[in-house]
Parts: sequence; structure tokens; C-alpha cells
Amino acid sequence: MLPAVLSAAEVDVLQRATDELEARARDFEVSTGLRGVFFEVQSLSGRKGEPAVQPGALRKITGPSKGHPAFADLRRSPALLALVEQAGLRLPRCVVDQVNFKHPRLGTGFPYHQDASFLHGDAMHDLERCGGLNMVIALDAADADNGGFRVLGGTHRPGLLLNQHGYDTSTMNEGVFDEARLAIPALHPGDAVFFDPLLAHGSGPNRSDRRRRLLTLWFVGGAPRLGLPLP
Ligand SMILES: O=C(O)CCC(=O)C(=O)O
Repeated sequence: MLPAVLSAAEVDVLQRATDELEARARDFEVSTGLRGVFFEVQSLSGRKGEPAVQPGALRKITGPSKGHPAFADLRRSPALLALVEQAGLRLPRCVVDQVNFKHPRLGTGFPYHQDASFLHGDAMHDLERCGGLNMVIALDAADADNGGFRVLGGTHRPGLLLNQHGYDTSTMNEGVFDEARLAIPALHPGDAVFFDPLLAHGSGPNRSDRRRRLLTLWFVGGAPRLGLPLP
């Protein structure tokens, strides 16, 4: 865990950018893609593919960098990339960016999973070849009560569990990974958790009256291939 990876001013910019993207989805009743950004709605159960619990209630935005310059700037932020390099990943490039929402009393959990199982193509190839590092950054204070980020210590060691797709997102995927070393770090806005793409993690429901928004950024190592544009 790294405290204050983003300053209060940077958090403020990203909170406003999140509000702007959220406003674009205010009438959405089902998950919808819009100009390269995917807005996944929050259903009552937490299952994907079900209607929004109320119009505009979101669970996740995938690719906010395609919809707002503040996220595009974050993705290629020299300060952030330098931290990732210091953590041991050479020539990092960001391959995934997302914002996850947990609305007060409505936000459901994210089942335990390993992010690496959701990479493919060039990104997966570079992960296998050069390694990777994933990061979450809190946009709101997060703790066990409002669905704070949970990690399952040591679960990266046995490697990638196959066939993780298609799990029921209304569950926590209990019993799949070793939960003996569960940790729920209390995060302030701007604090980050860096973790191995093989480390199983997730989060519980928001049982509080406080909202909880979390950025996720996935990096893989290795210079971009010659002739291919930077993502
Ligand atoms: O938002 C969270 O608490 C969990 C995020 C997560 O596990 C993910 O997006 O892969």
C-alpha cells in the first residue's frame, strides 16, 4: 500500500471527471457502450446483464480514458509510471483503466478473482514475457464497511487459476482461493494498493451511507512493439 499517490488536487480532478462520465450515463437502464467507454450498470443482485437497480446507477466504467482527458492523463502520468518502474516493472504501459463504483447501500461486491485471467492478445503476451503490476487508487475513503478493496495474501504463488470467466458476480466466489490471509486496507482518497496481477482480490458490498469509488490501472512491462501505436 502506498499512501497519497495522488494529491488532493489530483483526486479532485478525477472525482469531477468521474461525475462527468457518470452524468452521461444518467438514463442508462442497461449496460451500454458509448464511444469506446463501457458503462456497466449496478443491478439489484450485482449480476451482469440484469437491469440497473435505478436509472444511471453504475457498477463500473471500463476505459474512462477514452471518454475524459483526466483519465487519459492519469494513464500516461510520468509520476505514476515512475512509481510502477520503482516497484520493479521495466518499461510499463497501461493496458486497462477502470472506475468501480459502490453506491451507498446499493453497491454489491466484486467476487474474488485474478486480473491476469482477463488479459489477452499483446497485453497477455507482454505480461508473460515482461511481468505486470496492477494498482487500485481510492477516490473516496474506503474500508470494510463501504466495500473496501480486499486482497487474499499469498494467492499469487500457485499461479493462474483457469476458467475464471463467467462466475456469478452476485457472489464472492467463496472457496475458490485461499482466504486465510485476507486483508482490507483502509484507504484515504489518493492512496493506492499495488499488487501482482495473479493476486486474488475483490471487495464486499457497501453497507454504509458513504459512496466508494476506486480506480484500477493494469500495467504490463516491455517497450511497445515497433510500428504499433501506443495504446
Ligand atoms: O472495486 C473493487 O473493489 C474491486 C475491483 C476489482 O477487483 C477489479 O476491478 O478487478
